[in-house]
Amino acid sequence: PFLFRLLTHDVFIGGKTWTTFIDDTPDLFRLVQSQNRAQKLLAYLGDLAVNGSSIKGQAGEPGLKDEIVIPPFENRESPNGAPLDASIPCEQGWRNIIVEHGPEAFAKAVREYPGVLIMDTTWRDAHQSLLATRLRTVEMVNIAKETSYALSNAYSLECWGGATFDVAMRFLYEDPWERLRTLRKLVPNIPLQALVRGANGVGYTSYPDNAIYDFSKKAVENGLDIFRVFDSLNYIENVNETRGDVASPKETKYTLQYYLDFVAELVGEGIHVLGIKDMAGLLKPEAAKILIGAIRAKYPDLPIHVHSHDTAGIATASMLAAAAAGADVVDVAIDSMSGLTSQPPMGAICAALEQTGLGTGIRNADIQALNLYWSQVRMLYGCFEANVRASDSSVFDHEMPGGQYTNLMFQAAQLGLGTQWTEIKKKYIEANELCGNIIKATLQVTPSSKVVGDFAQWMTSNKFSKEDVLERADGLDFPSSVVEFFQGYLGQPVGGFPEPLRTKIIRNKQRIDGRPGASLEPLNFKKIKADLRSKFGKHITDADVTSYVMYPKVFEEYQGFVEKYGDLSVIPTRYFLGRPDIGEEMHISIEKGKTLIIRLMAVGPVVEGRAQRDVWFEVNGEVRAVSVEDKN
Ligand code: 3PY
Ligand code: ZN
Repeated sequence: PFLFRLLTHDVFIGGKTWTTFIDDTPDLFRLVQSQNRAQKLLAYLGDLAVNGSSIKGQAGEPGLKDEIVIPPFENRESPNGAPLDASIPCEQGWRNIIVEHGPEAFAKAVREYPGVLIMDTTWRDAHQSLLATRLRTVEMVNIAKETSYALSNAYSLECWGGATFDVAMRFLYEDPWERLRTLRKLVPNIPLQALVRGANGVGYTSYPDNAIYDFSKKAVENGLDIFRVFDSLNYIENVNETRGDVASPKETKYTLQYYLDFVAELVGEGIHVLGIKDMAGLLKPEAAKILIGAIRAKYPDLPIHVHSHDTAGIATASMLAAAAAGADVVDVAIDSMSGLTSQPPMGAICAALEQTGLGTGIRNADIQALNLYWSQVRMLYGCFEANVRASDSSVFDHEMPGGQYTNLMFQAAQLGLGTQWTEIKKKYIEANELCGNIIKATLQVTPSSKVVGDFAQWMTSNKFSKEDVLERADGLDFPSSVVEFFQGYLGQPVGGFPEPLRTKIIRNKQRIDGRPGASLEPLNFKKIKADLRSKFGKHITDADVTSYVMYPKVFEEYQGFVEKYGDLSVIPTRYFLGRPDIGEEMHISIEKGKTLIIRLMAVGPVVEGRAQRDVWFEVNGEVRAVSVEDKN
């Protein structure tokens, strides 16, 4: 086809070719490019047809084969309830204050708002906690403009950070930066928020200071408005580098006074909003009342934003208590993505707050319409559901964060430890004690929660008791995350590391006794970019460099995947995750105005002597074949 296009091109026929004719005439290649693109898509679909989905954590086929229906939203301006035209996004919202008047003015306006505002976590924490963070960008994109209207009075949409950065590249073959930019365009009016792990960025270790600055700067350039920053050890030195939060009313070591002192330090650092981040769902209503009441009394002008998880089933009550005690923002998820290890339900909380005169400004009809959409998405992603069916008040003892609870349950099953889930929960408590009771500081969170989780799994599979570990520590082979924690890579825990266990575990390895970022060599971004370009090509951007810095190996694998299969974000999820049936017709729009109608015709036999099969498709009426490795 290329030769044909060249020979029939007007310029060529006119004899007016010049030496750079081919370089200067990109339309010659357009057909080739689009054929390449189609061929790459077929390679992915062929692989699915032969091997099924290879996405880690997926159990079975997607739960919905039909296209998701976008429910009608009412136009609130219209007196007769006419449907909303969401072809362009809503322009009114809280983000305008940030853009026009800056973060201080935004914080002041939030504090002065007579009701309570909501943050919707559906686009981040809810699916991180319920669906192993596997939600693809397309699901948010398809409802984004409607959301810009329905939630125009929301404080923010949490849509980035936490585990989403890693999972986007590692499992969904997506660019997390592209997700942020796309959502920004579709939702110009509601602040977009990310969860950031302080000096650990969106990763599981500490990074040099210039890596964290670069990451934060890029996030703002790509559309982010609000960072909720925490440190997994409440190590203020780590948070210092970026601004932070955290609190909880528990225990003798971490008393109300501990948290009030901590808040005083954060306020001294100039935070705009205090986030109280209960990542496991431990904050009971009475504790919320005491903690938020005390902070409110001491800091009448400080906006307070409260986050919890509903693992024990208590988060709705706690959020209402927090609101009554003076919180300005509470975290909720759309009903069908709420509850259990996720956030409490938006519909219930908005309705309850309405009755107490602390209305959120979110209309019930809009919540119902959004919910109809998300209930279909939840069904579609059924293959990533953890098997959590009910509330579990044992969380008050083990204190696992919402996302980790479902993850550990899944991993326990994979390692054949599924029946010992109760045992893991017990070991989790012991592992935390061995680490010096770090989890009470923050109610346990990434990445120190990963340390405790890895430790607990390792103890369970080796049948080690706490005493065994203490006695035999100098001869045992600990998980690398545990060793690195004891080396000081995550920062310094409150009260220091337990000795002699620390020395026994790290032996002659490096020991960091201050803020890890301070002793890490600054990165040379120019050099990294040049290296990545020579390895993967000129398309590597500055944002890609940041992705690589956070997750070098994951980024390289992701690039390799994209080279092989192209941009897979165009494939609707039911085809992206599902093994196609023979005769199944898939409509895939690869660019505006260009839809491929692909039908799986046949999967051939294994080729003699090789684990290879030919897979036959019809693409817009033309027969095409791909050769696929049979991994079975
Ligand atoms: C994360 O760090 O990913 C969290 O969700 C902490 O709650
Ligand atoms: Zn959370």
